[in-house]
Amino acid sequence: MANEQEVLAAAKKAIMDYDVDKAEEIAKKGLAGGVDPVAMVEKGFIPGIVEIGDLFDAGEVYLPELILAADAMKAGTAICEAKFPKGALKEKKKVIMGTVEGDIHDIGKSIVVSFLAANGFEVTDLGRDVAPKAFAEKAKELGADVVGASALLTTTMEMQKKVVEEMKAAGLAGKVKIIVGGAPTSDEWAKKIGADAYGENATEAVAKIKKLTGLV
Ligand code: B12
Repeated sequence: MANEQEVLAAAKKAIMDYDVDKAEEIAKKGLAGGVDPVAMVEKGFIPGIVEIGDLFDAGEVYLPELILAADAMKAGTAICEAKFPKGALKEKKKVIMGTVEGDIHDIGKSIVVSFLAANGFEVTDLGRDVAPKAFAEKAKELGADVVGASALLTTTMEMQKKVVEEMKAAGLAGKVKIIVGGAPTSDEWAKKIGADAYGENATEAVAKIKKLTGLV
């Protein structure tokens, strides 16, 4: 690969061509050529899936294509994530992350998990379609510092509110911080449901969680 811009453009194109093999090949070649793995995800693969989302919105591509693009996205990012820098904190803060019940979108949540791990946090990933009670139970069991809930559908945002309610019911609100994220959510939404913070993307998620845990 000649230069970083070409690699990033090729990464985006692989997602838009629904090409799993190509996404993997570009990730491997890019890394071998010295392209930063974080840049490859943020400036290559993510713009690809976002553009497919816009085409889906406009009725120009359909669900099968969306699924294929998501597969390519996962394949490419998995290779990059393995090369994310490994952070080291003296005292590991514990974070529980999951996508809320009724929602199977987990690409963004998984990127946040990888960024947190790369920054030295001890992250427990509950996966997707996670019941509100499961967040609270795991937080209690593991003595978590922060719980993060992701929602990508306007219909499942309400589940983030239920996560906050379950945390309160378990006597954890205030002690364990709650952060929410996902495309339809916002700062206002976080405030409205009583969450402690909102993160717009993986970089902001790390910065906000560092703040919530007193690391900065
Ligand atoms: C890929 C995708 C899928 C894939 C998901 C695969 C997977 N394993 O995740 C598949 C094909 C399965 C899918 C299914 C559906 N999808 Co879909 N999907 C998308 C798409 C194109 C991209 C989402 C994505 O991965 N983005 C890239 C990642 C990196 O971004 P992100 O998720 O926003 O995450 C970043 C930030 O939000 C933040 N973040 C995320 N989580 C968290 C958590 C915390 C705590 C913090 C701090 C930050 C944070 O950091 C992340 C990294 O920077 C979006 C369109 C879009 N532009 O968002 C539609 C979209 C979300 N889907 C949509 C729909 C309607 C559906 C379906 C209902 C379609 C259907 N008719 O069946 C189903 C839902 C099934 C369900 N029950 O969940 C709609 C939602 C509309 C709405 N407002 O509710 C969208 C917006 C498309 C559209 N324009 O209509 N989808």
